[in-house]
Amino acid sequence: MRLDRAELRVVSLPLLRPFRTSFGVVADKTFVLLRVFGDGLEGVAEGVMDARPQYREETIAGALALLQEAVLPEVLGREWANPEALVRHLSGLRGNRMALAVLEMACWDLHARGLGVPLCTLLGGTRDAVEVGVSLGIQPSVEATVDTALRHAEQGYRRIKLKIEPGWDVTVVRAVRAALPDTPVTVDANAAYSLAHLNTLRELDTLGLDYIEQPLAWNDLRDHAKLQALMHTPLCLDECITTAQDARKALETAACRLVNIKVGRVGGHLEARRVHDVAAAFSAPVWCGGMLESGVGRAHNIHLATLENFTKPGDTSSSSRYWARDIVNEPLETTGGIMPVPPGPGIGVTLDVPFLDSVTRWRADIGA
Ligand code: OSB
Ligand code: MG
Repeated sequence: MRLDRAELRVVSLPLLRPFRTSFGVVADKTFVLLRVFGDGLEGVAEGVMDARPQYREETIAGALALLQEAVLPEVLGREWANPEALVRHLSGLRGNRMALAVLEMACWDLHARGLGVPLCTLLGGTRDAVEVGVSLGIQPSVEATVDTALRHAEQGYRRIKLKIEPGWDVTVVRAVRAALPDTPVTVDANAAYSLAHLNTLRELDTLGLDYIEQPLAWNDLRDHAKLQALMHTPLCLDECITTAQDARKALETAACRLVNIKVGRVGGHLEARRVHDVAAAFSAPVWCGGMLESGVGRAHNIHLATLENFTKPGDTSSSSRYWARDIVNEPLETTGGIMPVPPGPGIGVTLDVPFLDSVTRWRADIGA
């Protein structure tokens, strides 16, 4: 795998509907896109960091600076045996898992294309389609939430996840549960609660949820362990887990019983697979999370989710739920809650470059 040059972009794609979580509203999804070129081929990936560090601490500005000024100049113009060799070379760098993931993931795409095989084959995937649910942002009313939940269940989505925050929880969850008694329902608080909300969390515990995602602080395993000991409903960690070691500690201390794996949050596919393997060793299920990705990140997620222990439906739903037009040529659409793996080498999607150019806000060529 030769890395000759790279192209870094900041892209802004308008969402069909604003997406509201406990930490804020997104109307236009702004993300870092990296293309790496070598041996006449290209690999591509997108980052999951935002402009403002509200989900985790990394930012677009920080990732661009790190990649452009330190990491890319050091890895370009060289031959790498495989993505593992590149990851080993960068293993002394602390944190910045989202920034490093962009490079690692683009290299996996390039490497798989060089070998002429789908990425899922290299990762050790065991299926050619993945089960998915939807993540529904905070809606203007309980009625609107029940409505959209019903619509998505009718489309066959395998699980309905509701975003919650203090003051928007028990009532809306109870209403959706009553409307959809047989559909798996989960909630995601994005770290909006503390142990001071124990009464509310205990009420949520009685509603038959599949799991409760990241109720407490983004960096607090200890309080999650305290809470899990008081709850019947399994806790699922998202923000807290950026490495396989985090996952091991979380499962060892019973801070959660399952893990949301986001390849872009944990530093790339190799670390995502390690998190998957650690969870399997604890008999803990994992599922593939999403960060409102374009077709590029979405395709990476689908390939990752073909690994064996991704036994719960993920968040990688149809692109057409998010955008009027995507930056890739291939449609990524579900039927009956099943998302097929895009066939072909690498991640199986190709960039619609003219459209990409029209939604690019900033661009730098490195090593050209
Ligand atoms: O916590 O999973 C999350 C979106 C942005 C930031 C954090 C999260 C989410 C989602 C959306 O839940 C999942 C998706 O549809 O991509
Ligand atoms: Mg989450």
